[in-house]
Amino acid sequence: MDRLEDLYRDLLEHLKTADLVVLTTHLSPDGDGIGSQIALAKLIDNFDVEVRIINHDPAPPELDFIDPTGRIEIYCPERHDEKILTANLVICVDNSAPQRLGEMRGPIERSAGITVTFDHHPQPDPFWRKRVVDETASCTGEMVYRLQEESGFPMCLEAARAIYVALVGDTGRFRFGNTNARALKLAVDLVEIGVQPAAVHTLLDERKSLGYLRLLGESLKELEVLCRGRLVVLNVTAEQIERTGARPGDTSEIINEALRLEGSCVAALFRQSGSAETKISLRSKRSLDVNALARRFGGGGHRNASGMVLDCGMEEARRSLLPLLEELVSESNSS
Ligand SMILES: [Mn+2]
Repeated sequence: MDRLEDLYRDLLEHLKTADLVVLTTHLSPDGDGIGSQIALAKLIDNFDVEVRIINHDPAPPELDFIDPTGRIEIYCPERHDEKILTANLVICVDNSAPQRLGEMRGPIERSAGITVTFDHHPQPDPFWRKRVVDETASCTGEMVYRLQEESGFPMCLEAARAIYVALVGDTGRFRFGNTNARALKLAVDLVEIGVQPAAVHTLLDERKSLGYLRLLGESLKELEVLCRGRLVVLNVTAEQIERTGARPGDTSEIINEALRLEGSCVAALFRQSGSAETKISLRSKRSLDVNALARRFGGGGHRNASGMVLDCGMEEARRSLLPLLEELVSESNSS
C-alpha cells in the first residue's frame, strides 16, 4: 500500500481538478462523520469546486452548531442521484462498509466518478475505487486535519471546531484507548486555531432533552449484570423511546454509562427498532474485541465500539448474542 502522504497528495490532486464532489458518511452519522465532512468541505472550498454533502440520515440535533449554514442535505433520490452519478469524486468519510450507506449504495456503486473511502476503521471494504485509510488515526477528523496540512491551506475556525467535535466524539471526551499523544496534540493545534473547548462542550453535552434523561433513568434501572459483573446488558423497547420522547440515537450514549460499572468489560444494548428488527450496540474495554463479533453478523465498527442490526425481535436477538458475549468475557479472565 502507498504511503499515507502519497494517498493524501493524490486525493488533493483529484479534488483540485474536479467540478463536482459529493461527500457522504455512514447511516446514523456521528460527530466524527459530520465533523469530518464539514471540515473537508471547507478545505475543498479553497478550490473552484462544487461540494455537496449528502447524507442518508440527519445528524443528531446537538451537532447542529458545526453546520451553521445548513450545508448538509438529506438524501432524496430525485434530487441527488444525478449529482452522485455525475460527480467526479464521491467521498465517504468515517465509513467503508457499503451496507452502512443505506439506499445511497446503488447510485454510489453506479457513479461515473471515483469513489473514495476516507476512513480510520480497519479492513476497508473493496467496494471503493480508492481507499485512503489510516487505522492509527484517533478519528477521521484527524485525517482531514493531515490532508489540510498537506494542502498548505490554513485551517479556518469553523473547520477546526468541526474536527474538535470529531475528536472528542471518537475518543469519548479523551477517555478511550485511542486517546494518545497524537490525539492530544491535535487538540492543542485546534485550540491554537481558536476552538474553545468549554463552549463546544456546552453545546455538545448540555443540551440533552428530558426524554434522553428519562430513558437513561429507565434503562439503567433495568440494567442486567451478567458473568459476575463483567457483562452488562441494556434493553430499550420502541415503546420506551416513544413514551419518554427520547431519540433512537440517544441509546448510543446510554450504553457508555453501563461500562462505568466497576469490573465490567463488555456492554451490550438491544434496541427494538421494529417488530422484526433489533439494533445492537456493543462496547468493550481494553483489548476485548467486539468488532469481530459484530462483523460475524454483518455489522462492524471498532474493536471497542461496534454495532449491528438483526432482522428479528429483541428476544431472539438476545438468544443469539448473549451466549456469544458471555463466551467473549469469559475468555478474558485476566484483563
Ligand atoms: Mn470515526
